[in-house]
Amino acid sequence: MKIASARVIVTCPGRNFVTLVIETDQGVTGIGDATLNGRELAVASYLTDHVIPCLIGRDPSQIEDIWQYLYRGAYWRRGPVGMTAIAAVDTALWDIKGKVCGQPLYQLLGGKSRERVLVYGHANGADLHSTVEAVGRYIEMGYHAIRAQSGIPGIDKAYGVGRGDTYYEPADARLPTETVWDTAKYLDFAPRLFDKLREAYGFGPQLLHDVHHRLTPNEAAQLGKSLEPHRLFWMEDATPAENQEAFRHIRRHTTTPLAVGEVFNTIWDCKQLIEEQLIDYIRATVVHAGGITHLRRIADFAAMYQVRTGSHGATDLSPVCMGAALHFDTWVPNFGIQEYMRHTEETDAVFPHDYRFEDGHLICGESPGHGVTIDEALAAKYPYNPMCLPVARLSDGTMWNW
Ligand code: KDG
Ligand code: MG
Repeated sequence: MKIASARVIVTCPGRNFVTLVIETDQGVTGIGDATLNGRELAVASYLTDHVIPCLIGRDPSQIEDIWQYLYRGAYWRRGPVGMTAIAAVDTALWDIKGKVCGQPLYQLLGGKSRERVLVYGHANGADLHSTVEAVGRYIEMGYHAIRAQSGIPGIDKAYGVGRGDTYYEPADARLPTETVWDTAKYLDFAPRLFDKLREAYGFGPQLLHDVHHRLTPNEAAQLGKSLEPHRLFWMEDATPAENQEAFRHIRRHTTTPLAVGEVFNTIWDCKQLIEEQLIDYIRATVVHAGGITHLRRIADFAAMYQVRTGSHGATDLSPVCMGAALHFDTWVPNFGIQEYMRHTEETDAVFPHDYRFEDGHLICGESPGHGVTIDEALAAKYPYNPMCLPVARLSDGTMWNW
């Protein structure tokens, strides 16, 4: 069997998605997510101009060799654009292998380690009261694990606060929206939010929180300490992690579990964090960390240090990524949790899939491959709509981390 053709589809059923479709000379089709929020066309071009010409004529069953060829062969290693493109190829090839073998992807990885995958949803509100209510709605929907983000008094446009009740979309304007960050106000407010949440709902639901790279290591240590009584499932991205050593200080001062890695692309981005056991959960995901082939390598390495997986799953990762991630999660022995923000009905219609939500868990389907397809005619009705992620500044104008 040979790869006969490949093409990139960019569509915007409410938000932008980039999808790679690979076809074999025997009529088997596989698809992979290639969405990099706010930088979609860079990956589309990387695939169309540089990767697809190298794929034509190759044997699609040689997933590992093609991965190595694209990674080593580019000379320019790592980075979000290249690794997202490689992930798209890898996911599409696993999809093809599943279809050729007539097996769901999790079977090719080694079979089920669990029947269903624990997911966490996103509850958010404009203020403390509405966030407490939003968490209650997620509990009513059956979620056992809920991420809580709230508007903060004195901060305009806090991270994670949506326009609707069940989702938020940060990429909201043609040019980046400017937001102003105030660490002191946040550090004062965050423990009060979790006081109220534990008071309202007890310790039954697992609660998570995303700091979204806003703190210094010492501030992160302070926050982790102040949240210890609330027993969070995790505190995410407390400080930027380019400097992995920075987490030593946080770790020394708090037992609040730490999660990092949604912006990571390779095992090298998290090697020290994992081998020094500076984190509890690694958030690297199929679409941004080189596909199933590379994510498996990261997860196996993490397992040696009792670090568990907690893959990124915001709405900017398409249902194709979610489908592949759920097969991965169903297999991976050191599974922790999977993020799950529901996609809109328009998105679900463009990407028909066989995974389903039940009692706070997602269950992957049994169809061969990863179980997600694309309705190309429908996708063509939603043209690309360029949107940027916001930026953050301190009140004196200094650029900060969004
Ligand atoms: O594109 C950026 C989003 O995926 C990110 O802001 C979401 O931090 C995020 C999360 O934890 O889902
Ligand atoms: Mg995050």
